Amino acid sequence: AFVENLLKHPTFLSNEYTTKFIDETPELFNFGKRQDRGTKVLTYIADITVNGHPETKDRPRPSADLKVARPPKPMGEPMMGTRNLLEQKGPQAVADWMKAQKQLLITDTTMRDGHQSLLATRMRSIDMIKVAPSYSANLPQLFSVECWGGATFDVAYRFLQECPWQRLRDLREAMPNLMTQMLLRGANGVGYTNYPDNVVKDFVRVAAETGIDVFRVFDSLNWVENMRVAMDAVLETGKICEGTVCYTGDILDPDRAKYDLKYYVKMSQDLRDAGAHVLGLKDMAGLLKPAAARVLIRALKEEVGLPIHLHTHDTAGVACATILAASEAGVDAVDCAMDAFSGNTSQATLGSVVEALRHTDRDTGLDIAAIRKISDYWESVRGQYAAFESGMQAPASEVYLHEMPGGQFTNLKAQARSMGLEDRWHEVAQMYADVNKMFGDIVKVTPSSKVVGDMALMMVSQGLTRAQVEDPAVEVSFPDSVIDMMRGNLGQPPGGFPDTILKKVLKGEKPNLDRPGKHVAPVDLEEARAKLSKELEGKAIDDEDLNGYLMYPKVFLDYMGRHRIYGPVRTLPTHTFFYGMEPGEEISAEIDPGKTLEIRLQAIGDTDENGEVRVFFELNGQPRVIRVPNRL
Ligand code: BTN
Ligand code: 3PY
Ligand code: ZN
Repeated sequence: AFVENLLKHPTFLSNEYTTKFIDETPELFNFGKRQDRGTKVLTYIADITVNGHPETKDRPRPSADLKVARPPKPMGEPMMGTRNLLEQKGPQAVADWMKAQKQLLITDTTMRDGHQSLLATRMRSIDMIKVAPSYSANLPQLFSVECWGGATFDVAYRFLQECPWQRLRDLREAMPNLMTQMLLRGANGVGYTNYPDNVVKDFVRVAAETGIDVFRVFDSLNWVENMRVAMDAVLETGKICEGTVCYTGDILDPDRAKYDLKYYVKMSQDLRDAGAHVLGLKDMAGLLKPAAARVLIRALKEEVGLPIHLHTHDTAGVACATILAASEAGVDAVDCAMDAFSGNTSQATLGSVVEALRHTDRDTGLDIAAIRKISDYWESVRGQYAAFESGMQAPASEVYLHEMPGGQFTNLKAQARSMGLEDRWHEVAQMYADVNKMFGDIVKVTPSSKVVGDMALMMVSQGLTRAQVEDPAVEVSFPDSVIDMMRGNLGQPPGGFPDTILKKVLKGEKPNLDRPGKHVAPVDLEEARAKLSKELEGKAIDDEDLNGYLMYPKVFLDYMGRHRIYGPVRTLPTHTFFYGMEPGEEISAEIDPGKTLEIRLQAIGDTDENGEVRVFFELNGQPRVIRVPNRL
């Protein structure tokens, strides 16, 4: 079987085996009978126990006396929530209700942006699903729960070995009265590149069917033209279309006239005219200062007419002040993260915003005791992910210099570290700002933020200045992502890219100034389904798998390849998933409703002459021996 093939393979014996090796060595999959799921899960545990998880190696470990994460008890049957209103009366009714409400409505972002911004998006589904019934029963006044989209989609397949669609289905079922919310990057879907129109449309259709109620749609260059396909697709589903403006610069700063109040009002009106039910105001870096929020929200309320949903980050430490200012100016809904997942590059602290507004006319109506208990749960969950903490100790005003989005900040820092530029972080931050100016002062949010980051790292590592890069006489080899963006493949920023950089990057090639999707042929979905099925030995391909594949072909296939070996590891406790088991330890994993594996690790054998270790388990009381290579 697979393990036999693997063990005999020369790469194995040379100690170079990694996940990549499995992914890149298709002949390993040439085996007949498949193993049962219990054996697969044991194989995973045995491997991690012996060799460690590649992602947690050499990283801080969870504290030994970490409390077990226990979700608070759901109190009684869930009350009616926003989801019931959406189901009964439709999206316009929800928008009308938002405007008529006095209370400040709150979205909890813990299950999406919270961990995306603090833990490199590594939170596993099981940790979310366990607490979802408590949200449903104990916090029915929430506006929505942001729990999907953004970076969570590919990270689920790529690093967590789980299906993002399954996560959504499970959460939807566990919170039937609450609206689920996702972040959609417009024509870039949940990826980093423009997809064909029909791929974007089908993705939205399936996301709505599987369980998304609120689609926050943005474009990484704030180009409304490039948002229409996604917005129309959302409108067709009968779900809520939150057409979103990304906030950059500072409307009160006369030197940043490009993104002034007029700019935001105009874009918001365009989004309204494009059919948005709700106006999203996405301050992905946390640049919206309280005084600016007051002015901006007031103007948007007056001149757009849509309910407004504000998203901001606490990177500089003033997110709560901004939210309170926005609240006074009449914002309808805001994003917060549960206390234990708030602050720094994440959102403002949910419990603190609730308390700050108590006994005011914008009292949120949320139960602070319920919030504290849920946050206690999240605190224990967060402890399990110590390996993914960024080490950021304090908020910093430096964000007003570099303007990096919360989700990118820690990522870029890690990238800089891996390139040996850790000590030169402040240079990277300054360079990021310089590159932004060189590109004409653009909105920086996935994927445009990645392009700016790639360029900044390249320049710092090669010792290039902006003047040199712009100098026609200096030879510069640009990152692919920069060339792609200058070609127009992410669309156009307001006013276009500056001629100097366009000429230098494209060397005379003409950029495409149309909407990128205009020139991309549609994908034949049934042909893609057939091709995928063939790649997976005739497996029936449902719409979810097809859409995972269309967004990320290689990531999806690698995931499926590992799934054949390791089975449903999504149900393992997080500690087991990242660290394996200790002799004498027992765990259980519910691999299907009602089908639970009781797993006990008995002993770990010595490494034999073939470099293999036998790991002794009891599976539901039956002894099982699993052989895995010792790669240490
Ligand atoms: C990953 O792709 O990095 C995470 C998925 C699971 C990785 C498993 S752990 C055991 C085996 N050894 C590896 O290097 N990768 C797989
Ligand atoms: C994403 O696109 O993932 C973001 O969070 C942008 O802020
Ligand atoms: Zn965000």
